[in-house]
Amino acid sequence: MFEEAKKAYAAYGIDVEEVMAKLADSAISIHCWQADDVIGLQNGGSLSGGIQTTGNYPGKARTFEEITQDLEFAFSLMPGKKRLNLHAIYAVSEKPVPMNKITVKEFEPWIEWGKKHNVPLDFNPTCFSNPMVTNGLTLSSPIEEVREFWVEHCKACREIAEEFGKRQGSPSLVNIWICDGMKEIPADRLGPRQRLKKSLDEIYAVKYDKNYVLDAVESKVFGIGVESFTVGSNEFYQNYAALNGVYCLIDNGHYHPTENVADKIPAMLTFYDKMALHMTRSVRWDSDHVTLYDDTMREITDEIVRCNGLDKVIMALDYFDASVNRIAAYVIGQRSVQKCLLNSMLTPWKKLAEYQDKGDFTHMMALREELKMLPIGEVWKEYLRRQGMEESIMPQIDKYEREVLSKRK
Ligand code: RNT
Ligand code: ZN
Repeated sequence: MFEEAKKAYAAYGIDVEEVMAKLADSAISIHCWQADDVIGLQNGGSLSGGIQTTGNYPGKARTFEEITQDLEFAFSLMPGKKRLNLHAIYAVSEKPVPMNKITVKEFEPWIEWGKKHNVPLDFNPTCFSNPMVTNGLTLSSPIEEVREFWVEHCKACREIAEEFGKRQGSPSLVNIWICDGMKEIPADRLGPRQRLKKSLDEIYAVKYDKNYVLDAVESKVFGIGVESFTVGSNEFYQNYAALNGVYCLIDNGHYHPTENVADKIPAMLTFYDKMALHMTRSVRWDSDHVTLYDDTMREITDEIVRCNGLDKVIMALDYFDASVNRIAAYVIGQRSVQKCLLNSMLTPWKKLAEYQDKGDFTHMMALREELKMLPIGEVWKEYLRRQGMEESIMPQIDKYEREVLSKRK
């Protein structure tokens, strides 16, 4: 059946072998925070402000050992190249370390882990879930001591990432997302933004070699509890990034529900040599549901592939569902993105674009519909086979739940 599928795609000028090799080589950065509902190792087991998870499925990881055990098992079911995306609150230390004082020392266990599993690390300052988040603000705070604390934190994170980059031979993406905003209608929107700009200027005053550190800023439209105002909005960060040589990270949960986030990719790539993505599924709002093989994600990967963007778009997952088995969430979400990429790579974009440029929208529409009935499932199964994996994942995950997760009480 695979051989037949190969022929079916060849008839459209698609080389399935080439596609499978490319897919296996497209790295996806896996977020460590699905393992434990964004709790981390520094906050005594609870989330406190700025971000939220829902659900209380049993068995979440509570220690470095449990998180890495879960990641290793989840990674064994995920095809293709993987990176690991860490948050600063995953610092490993006996006693909590103030977030403005973290150093590479607290991340040595992660560096070791990454080396052992051949998984490069990306990094994120944790500007939430901390008593220093004051009146809902961090880098945009009017309280100088608070603002400085978070500037120091972000600087420390970039320093740590530089070490990651040097040791792993691949740049570490440092993405800044802050929770800053207001529930009540603000009386001043300019002041917080000017302070955020000042903070970013201070953070990025230190220049790093792009072979070690890539910097990105992540915007948002609103969040629960900050419905009226988000300091780090899309316009704010796009302008900041363009003028200051940092990259934008686009999280597809962070826009109005009718906005087409896929469309932002070619717009950004017209001006930037790179950009980053947080891939998620937003149900009505930034709900961080597990990604699926759905229209929204397929449109996003379509844009990545047809913009020739596999080397330009840094792909990272960002969802945290605490209402389902967390390992299944990891694997289903990562596989769904791989499937979307596969679908996009199996599409003859050149032919479709030729029709578009000729103004022949009839043929463009007809060909698109024809392609939908091609045997992508056979290619996917063969791809998994070559990765030493199979389509069904739940028997192994159920076993892991029985033997490992259910014992975590
Ligand atoms: C929150 C942002 C942010 C976080 C992670 C944990 O809305 O999407 O990226 O999800 O940093
Ligand atoms: Zn995000």
